[in-house]
Amino acid sequence: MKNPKTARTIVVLFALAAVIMAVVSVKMSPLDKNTAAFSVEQPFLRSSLPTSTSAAAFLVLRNQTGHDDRLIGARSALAGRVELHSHSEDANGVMRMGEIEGGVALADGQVHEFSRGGDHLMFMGLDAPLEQGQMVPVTLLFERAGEVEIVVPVDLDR
Ligand SMILES: [Cu+2]
Repeated sequence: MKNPKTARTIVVLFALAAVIMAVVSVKMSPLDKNTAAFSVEQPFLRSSLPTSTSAAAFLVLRNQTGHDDRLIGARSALAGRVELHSHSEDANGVMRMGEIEGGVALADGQVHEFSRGGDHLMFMGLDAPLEQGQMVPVTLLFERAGEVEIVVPVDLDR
């Protein structure tokens, strides 16, 4: 390089390119945003009767955030309240459901299944009956990741 000014310009351009590439790679990383790092599989929401004011959501939740976390709650504009419920058998062999104390621990890489007859997200105080195929936005609340928005379709046939 004979011209020191040109050399300096080239160095600046290379530095700029490095910065841009770093920003782009961070943006493209799935770990960049917490919402992209929890995977939700096979979600559906159902109520037992069209007139029900409550419903239950089922899904498979996978923690791919790179950090241990804990699901501590959920909410939906559709329901007055959403609780994390589990099913368990009492001393008399009767199945009862109740709120999961302390939330659902989800270590990094761990999968938690919310399925019929087991854990579920309980929607209470529905404003209106659910419609087949309706897409329901739900906010999951995690201890570490904070709020994660998901969409759960209504499937009354499952
Ligand atoms: Cu329940």
